[in-house]
Amino acid sequence: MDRISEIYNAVLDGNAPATKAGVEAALGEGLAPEVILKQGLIAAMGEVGRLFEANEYFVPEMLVSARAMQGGLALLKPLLAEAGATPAGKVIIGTVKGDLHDIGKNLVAMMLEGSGFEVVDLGTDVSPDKFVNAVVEHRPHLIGMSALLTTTMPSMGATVKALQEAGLRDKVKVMIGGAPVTVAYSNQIGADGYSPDASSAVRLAKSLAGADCRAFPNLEAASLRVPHAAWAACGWATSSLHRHCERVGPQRGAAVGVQRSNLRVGHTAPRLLRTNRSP
Ligand code: B12
Repeated sequence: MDRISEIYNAVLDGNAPATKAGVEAALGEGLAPEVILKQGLIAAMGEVGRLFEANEYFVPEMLVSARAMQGGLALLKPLLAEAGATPAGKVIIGTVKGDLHDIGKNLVAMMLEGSGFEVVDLGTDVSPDKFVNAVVEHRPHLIGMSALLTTTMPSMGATVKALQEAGLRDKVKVMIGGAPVTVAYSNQIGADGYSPDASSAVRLAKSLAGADCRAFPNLEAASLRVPHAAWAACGWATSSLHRHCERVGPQRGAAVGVQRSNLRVGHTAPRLLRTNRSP
């Protein structure tokens, strides 16, 4: 069996020592950290998600696999950072104010990490202000909020409101979950999505992180290199830019696409793009 399959199987089996040993051996043999991550750890966690949805794995199996994956990931993280590997997106996650339940939230965080997201875990009892401050500090693509008590669910709505009041709502997508939470509640409070378990949370996160730029898949990544402040100075929120791309469609969007290369140079990009704004 090759080294990558060994790592893949160790994660599937929830075997943390074997995962760690496999990753160490693979690094020793000169395999690239990104290959080990994508073909070994992430691929295995994808399969864990599939098995969970097929009712072949349950929460305990998913937890041990996620822990095994985290052990391997800890070895790769510093090397990935050195190599400048691009994460699938950045997520801030936390259990809302007044709520100390964190098993489900941790599982979601681990599955997100296992599928390539950079995760900032704020822990439990996270107030709306703390979420807002974390958005300012970390500039994530997504916020994930967890609530297990009906009495703490309103804090999710309060956080969405606090983001609006801080002028940050259009800069970050919001996904929510936890046993008492429903899609109707997500709609009611103006969140962007709800997911009932950790594996569908990964799918939701992927779609939310990329949804803004379906027409131009690279634009989101490119635009994120330009500070939000630069877009704002030119009258653009990055999300309005993306909405604009979708609205103008492929033809006019092609012009935007040409200018995409300018995005890297920073402040000039928003001005250039603004000239393309549809009436
Ligand atoms: C374990 C547990 C505890 C532990 C928590 C330990 C910990 N570190 O988390 C302890 C003992 C501390 C605890 C305390 C309390 N608990 Co409690 N607890 C539970 C229990 C049994 C299991 C919860 C759990 O971990 N489930 C397993 C995980 C994997 O599932 P999950 O959390 O639902 O997460 C999944 C999804 O919901 C989703 N998800 C979760 N978060 C997120 C986030 C995002 C962004 C997304 C997309 C998805 C997502 O994905 C997860 C993975 O698949 C539940 C009963 C139950 N069956 O839910 C009661 C339960 C939640 N507790 C309850 C209560 C009442 C309390 C207490 C108030 C009891 C008391 N009187 O002190 C306190 C409250 C403490 C506080 N302030 O938070 C009630 C809540 C009732 C209600 N309607 O509000 C429940 C339902 C029990 C009951 N039937 O009465 N509890």
